[in-house]
Amino acid sequence: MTAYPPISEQLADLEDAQTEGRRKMDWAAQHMPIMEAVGEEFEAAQPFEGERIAMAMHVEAKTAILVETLADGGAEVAVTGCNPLSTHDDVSAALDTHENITSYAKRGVDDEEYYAAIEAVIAHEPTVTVDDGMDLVAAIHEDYPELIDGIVGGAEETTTGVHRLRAMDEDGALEYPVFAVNDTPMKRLFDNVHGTGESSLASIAMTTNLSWAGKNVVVAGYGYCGKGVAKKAAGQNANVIVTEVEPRRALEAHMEGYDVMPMAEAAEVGDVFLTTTGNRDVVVKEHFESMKDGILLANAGHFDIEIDLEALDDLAVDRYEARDGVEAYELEDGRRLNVIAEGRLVNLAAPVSLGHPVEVMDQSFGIQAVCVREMLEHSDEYGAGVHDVPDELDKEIAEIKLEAEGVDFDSLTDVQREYMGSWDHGT
Ligand code: RBV
Repeated sequence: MTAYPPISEQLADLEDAQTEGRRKMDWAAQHMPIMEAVGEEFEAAQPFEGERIAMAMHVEAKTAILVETLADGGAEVAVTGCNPLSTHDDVSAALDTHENITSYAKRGVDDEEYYAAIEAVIAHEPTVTVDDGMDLVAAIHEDYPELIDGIVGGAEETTTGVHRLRAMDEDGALEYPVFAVNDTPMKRLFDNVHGTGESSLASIAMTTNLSWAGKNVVVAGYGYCGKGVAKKAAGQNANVIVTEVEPRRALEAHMEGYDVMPMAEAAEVGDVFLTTTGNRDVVVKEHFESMKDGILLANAGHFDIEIDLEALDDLAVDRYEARDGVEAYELEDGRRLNVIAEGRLVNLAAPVSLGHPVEVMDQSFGIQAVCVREMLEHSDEYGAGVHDVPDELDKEIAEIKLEAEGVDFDSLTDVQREYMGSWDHGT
């Protein structure tokens, strides 16, 4: 195993970084009532005593609150990033000061350092893994299978990670239980829709200083993330064009009032292209060839595979940094196609990006936290494979949030419950 150093051994102005990181975390924590409630419970009950939790996530302020909450619940936590550009070094440094936390996350790492940090986390011999994108599960299964016996289970944050896990499970290759956190209502109806919608558009606007109003915004993929992006872009007076491969989703977008067309047609008219499919090769050479001068290309999917930047590079006669976070590719005929944040997930990887809003991450991380608790408390109930999060846990998080928001809601009467549970009430 490697001896990749924690962030504290990598930063020059360590004390300043720690102070600033803590300040960012304090702000986030003030807006995370779910994590506050769950944290109080964990601190009293110490459910993670003796556990070693390995995490690969976007290490910024909200994530740091999750990491700290698990550590304050008794765990030893080792954490690194899940994207080379999404780490906030100051937050990583602040986390590393906690006596139960080692943080290896650093912004701007190359491929080799990225995986060395993953290995450094795995070297802590985890009993639980918490992933965003499945890199830990993959590395453990591929390179450290001897650790699997000691792993109670894991939790996965994102659509792409759950997709990979389900493929692995279908192949019979997943050897410990993992909760599909992404698939819960409390995650995807809020984080994927509102979180991705708001933070992607905000990051693009801040990075470019350009308006949405009057633009043709091409949203590739009309899943939960695409729905959020489309809705928020329309809300900012853009003309939204949706591309899809799934007939019912294409129809849904059409009935929502968006233009639906193949990417080959959208390429000719789009001003901004934002991919949210989770698949590769969504915007490719033939599309670049017909795009207008000055267009923006950005990706909100987990991996940087949706826009074929190699093909774009081949077409380009020149390439330069037009602004912080914007790379202009100039083509032979003078057209400039502008790629934001290297085609990596734009809401976290652009220099100004802050990730999803705090409120939605409070929900997502609330579920992560109770999933880790559940996996350890009822480990005998979960065999190897992907598991849906028990609905009761999801409701528990919703109820904490509603209470914090001061929102009261109804409950069923006994008669109503009996009615809903029976099949013999006809006309
Ligand atoms: N995401 N994390 C943040 N910590 O600021 N923002 C978004 C953050 C997660 C989100 O839950 C999504 O599923 C995943 O990042 C994609 O990698």
